[in-house]
Amino acid sequence: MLKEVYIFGPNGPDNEPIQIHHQKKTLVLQDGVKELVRSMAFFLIKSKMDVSFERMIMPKFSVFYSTSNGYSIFLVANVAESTEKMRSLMNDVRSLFSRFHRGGKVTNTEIPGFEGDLKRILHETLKVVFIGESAVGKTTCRMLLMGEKLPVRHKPTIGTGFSKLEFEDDVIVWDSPGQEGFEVMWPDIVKAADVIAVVCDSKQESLDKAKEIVEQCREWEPRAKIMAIANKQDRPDALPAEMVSDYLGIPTIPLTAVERYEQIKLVEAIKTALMRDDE
Ligand SMILES: Nc1nc2c(ncn2[C@@H]2O[C@H](COP(=O)(O)OP(=O)(O)OP(=O)(O)O)[C@@H](O)[C@H]2O)c(=O)[nH]1
Ligand SMILES: [Mg+2]
Repeated sequence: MLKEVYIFGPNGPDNEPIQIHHQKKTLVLQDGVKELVRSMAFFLIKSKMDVSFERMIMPKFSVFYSTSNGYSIFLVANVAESTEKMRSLMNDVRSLFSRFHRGGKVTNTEIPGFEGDLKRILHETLKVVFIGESAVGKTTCRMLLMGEKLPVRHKPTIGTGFSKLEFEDDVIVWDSPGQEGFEVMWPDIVKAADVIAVVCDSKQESLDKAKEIVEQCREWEPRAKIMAIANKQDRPDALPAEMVSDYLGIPTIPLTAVERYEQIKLVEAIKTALMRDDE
C-alpha cells in the first residue's frame, strides 16, 4: 500500500518539497522517512542523474523514485508493495505533475488543484467492510467504530449501509446483511475493500461458516487485508480470540461490541490490519 508521495523541486532540498502528500492519515510513517527521501533528492539533484524508475528497499518500507525535468518524485510504500503497481502509479503521478507545472518553475508548496487530482489518482479513500452471519454483531461493530449509538435489539440489516468515519479522513465503513438470501450481495459489497473484518459470535458452531466467508472474501477481493472479530466476549461460553484465530488462520481480536470503551481497540485493530504486509 502506498503511504506517502513527495515531490522535490529543482532548487534542491533546502526548499520544502513542493508537495508532501500523506496519503492515508491513518498510516503515519515513522520519523526519518522524510529525511531519508530529502537526502536522496539532494543526491539526485547534485549528481544530475536521470532516473526513470528505481526502487530502494528499507527494513520497513520501500521507496520508489523517478526524476523528471529536474524534479524528483518519491512514492513511499509497504516493503512488499508490487513494483509493477508502483511503476504504473509513478507514470500517473509524473504525467499529472507535468500537466500542472507545465515546464515552469514551481516555487511555492501549493499548486492549486494538484492535490485533488493526486488524491483521485491514488484512490485515497479507504474502504472497511464488516461481514459475517446474521446476528453476530456486524451492525453493532460498525456503530461502535463510528461512535454512534449502539443498537440493543437485533434489527436485521437489509441491504447495506456505509458512512464516513469522522475522526479519520477518508475512511468509508460498510455494513453487510447476514441473513440468509442476502449473501448474493456480498461479492459486490466486498469489492475494492482495503480491510475486511469477518465478524463471528465466538461460538464453536459458527466457526465453519466464518472460515468459509474468509475464503470467499480472499477470492472476491484478493488485495484486501482480512481480519476477524471474535465478538460477544462478554458471553460466558465465548471462545477466546486465540482459538478463533487458530481456526480461521487470520489475525483476530476479541471484542464486546456492545461496550463503548471497545471503540479504540477496534480502531487500532483496523489500522494494524491496514499496515500489514500480506504478500
Ligand atoms: N452480549 C452481546 N451482544 C451483542 C454484542 N454485539 C452485538 N450484540 C447483540 O447481538 C444482536 C445482533 O447484533 P447486530 O449488530 O444487529 O447483528 P448483525 O450481524 O448486524 O445482524 P444482521 O444485520 O442480521 O446480519 C443485537 O441484539 C446486539 O445488541 C456483544 O458483544 N455482546
Ligand atoms: Mg446488521
